Amino acid sequence: MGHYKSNVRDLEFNLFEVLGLEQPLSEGVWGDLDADTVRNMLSEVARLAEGPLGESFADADRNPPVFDPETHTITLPESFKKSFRALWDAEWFRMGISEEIGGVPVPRSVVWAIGELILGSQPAAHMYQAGPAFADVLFHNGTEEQKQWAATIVERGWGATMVLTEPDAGSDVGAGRTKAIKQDDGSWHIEGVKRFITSADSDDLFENIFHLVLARPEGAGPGTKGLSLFFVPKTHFNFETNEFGERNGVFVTNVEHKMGLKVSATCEVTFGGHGVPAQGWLVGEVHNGIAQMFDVIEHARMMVGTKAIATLSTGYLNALDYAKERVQGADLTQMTDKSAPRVTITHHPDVRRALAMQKAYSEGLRAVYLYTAAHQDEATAKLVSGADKDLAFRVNDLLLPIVKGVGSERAYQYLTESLQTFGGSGFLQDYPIEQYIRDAKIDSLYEGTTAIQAQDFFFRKIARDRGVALAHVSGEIKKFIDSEAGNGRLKAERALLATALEDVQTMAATLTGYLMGAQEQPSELYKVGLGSVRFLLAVGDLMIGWQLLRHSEIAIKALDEGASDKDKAFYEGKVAIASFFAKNVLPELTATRGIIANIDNDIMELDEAAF
Ligand code: ST9
Ligand code: FAD
Repeated sequence: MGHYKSNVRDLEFNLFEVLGLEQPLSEGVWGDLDADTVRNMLSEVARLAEGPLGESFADADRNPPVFDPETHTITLPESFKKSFRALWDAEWFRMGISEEIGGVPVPRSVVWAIGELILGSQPAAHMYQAGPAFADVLFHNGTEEQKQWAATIVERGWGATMVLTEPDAGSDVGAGRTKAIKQDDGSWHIEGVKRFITSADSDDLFENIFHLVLARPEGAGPGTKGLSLFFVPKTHFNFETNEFGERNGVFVTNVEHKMGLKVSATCEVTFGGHGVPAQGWLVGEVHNGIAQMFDVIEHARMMVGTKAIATLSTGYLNALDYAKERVQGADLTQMTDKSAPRVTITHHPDVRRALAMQKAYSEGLRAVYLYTAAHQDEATAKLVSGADKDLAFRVNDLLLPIVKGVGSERAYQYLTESLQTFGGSGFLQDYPIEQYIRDAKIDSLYEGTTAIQAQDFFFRKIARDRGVALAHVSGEIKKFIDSEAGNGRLKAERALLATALEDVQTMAATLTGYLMGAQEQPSELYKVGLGSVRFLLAVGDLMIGWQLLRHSEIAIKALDEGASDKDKAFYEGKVAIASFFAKNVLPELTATRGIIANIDNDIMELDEAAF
């Protein structure tokens, strides 16, 4: 048995009992795909994830990629390559990409449910197989000729990278200095050094790699709007025959030594620094680089959040199994009786609290990412929240920073509870939790740190959107609060949710007040910056609380209708955990509301020397 523990029952619950996917599937929205096939797909990927895919998880951590500076190449551990091939050969990468380039229509919620299984088992493998998804972005943004390259990429199975970051341009992508120089034949020469590029070399996994690179054409303006997006292949190929030509002048010049996620090679990449020009082609022949790159970033942010949530889920399930076996101490009610029988640690209230928090965040965040994914398809968005195409797009945009920012922060926080449940054993490499924690830490950093997610959430997804998407989601929560959900049994919990919604709405209004105040007094904007991560996490808790209570409503109904023995415990768990979260977490939002209302700028005025 490998390290990975899937939760297929909960995925099926979300897809079919909560999101109601059976209906659009039966209407043929995704062609021949039906509910039974989706169920089979989930169990097949779960078998892969718990078996051959996850098998190399620890070995690939202990034997990270080796860089050869002479040949600019990377050697990956054989164990990992074997796992990767098991994944690649199953061709799940075709799901959700355009049919014109070899894709298969599948609901986004299913794409990401299957993504969870892969990401929880072997996250780096999911990243190495990004080629087809990135080719789809090229297909949607490219010229007619570039659309053909996209089809070639999928057919031939090439690797891909997204290339933004430079030593002095991390969060501030617009500070990038990599240059693009136009050539007479219409191509461009790229010159510069990029840092931290994932999968920039990948041993012999692929016959070629294409890089999607942000660079600044000579004479272009400053900031992100002056950047253009270029297609830069590792090895040249003939656009008609696909025959390989010379090696292009893009070389890996270093590989980082990291805390975790070691088998995912993080590379320094030098363009045009080795006597060979790094030739690239302008994507779509238009200078619209940052917007085009955001088509990639949106997938990648969803991926990072799902990865974190997947890791928390397997961390929790490992901790749960351990806790059911580990015998230590007597029941608290018999603490003075030194001869009382010893019990498994699940009997101790604090272990119960820790397990309940892990379960609530794993299942609540899973519901949030799947609700978000449901807004990535017109048919499911309509079904789930009544949103039309435009509104669905806005809701997805609103929720991406929650999936990415809240998913990564809460996963890291509660994985430490998974480790704690193991006691000292959790600190050992005998169990996967210490690696989960190391591997998951990156999720709050790359694809925009949590601070960046929080600013994106407030400034772009709420203020610039004039609160349209937030009002829609709040309206859905309000409908639930005002309903008879739970048949009389969720009254207290719905009241707690009502207070949480009011708290979050007041926080949004307070932050908007600071934003407006900044027109008169610019330093008021600092107050938004000081409160924005708290606000993001608070909205995350509200979403989780709401989703868990919806689950509870469905579970109560299923129990009332006489759930089978197999399902009884599952539904009872849903009811209990929603109530626990509502009573133990949601009231904290009232304190956050108070903190945001009383933010002052004292800390901004403090001299750096006083820190
Ligand atoms: C990285 C990679 O970290 C890590 C892992 C890689 C793994 C690769 C594998 C991925 C696999 C994925 C698999 C998917 C499978 C799916 C299958 C299904 C097919 N939304 O606010 P402004 C745009 S990579 C959309 O003024 P600043 C917009 O065009 C490195 N667009 O920004 C806007 O113009 P306008 C990641 C957005 O002040 C323009 O930008 N690095 C959004 O100039 C300017 O906006 C980062 O993420 C948005 N949310 O620049 C950098 N926001 O306003 C983080 C902006 O006219 N830093 N645009 O519409 C930031 O995000 C900064 O806030 C900044 C600021 C750079 C945007
Ligand atoms: P900085 O931007 O220097 O941030 C430092 C701190 O300051 C952070 O806490 C940050 O939140 C805070 N901060 C910075 N600016 C602001 C602000 N305006 N407001 C508030 N707080 C702020 N990049 C790619 O292009 N492609 C990849 O494939 C890729 N893969 C990566 C893989 C790994 C393992 C790593 C570590 C990084 C990868 N990155 C990649 C880069 C990654 O996206 C950046 O590291 C990330 O965006 C943060 O940039 P930075 O490291 O320069 O930190």
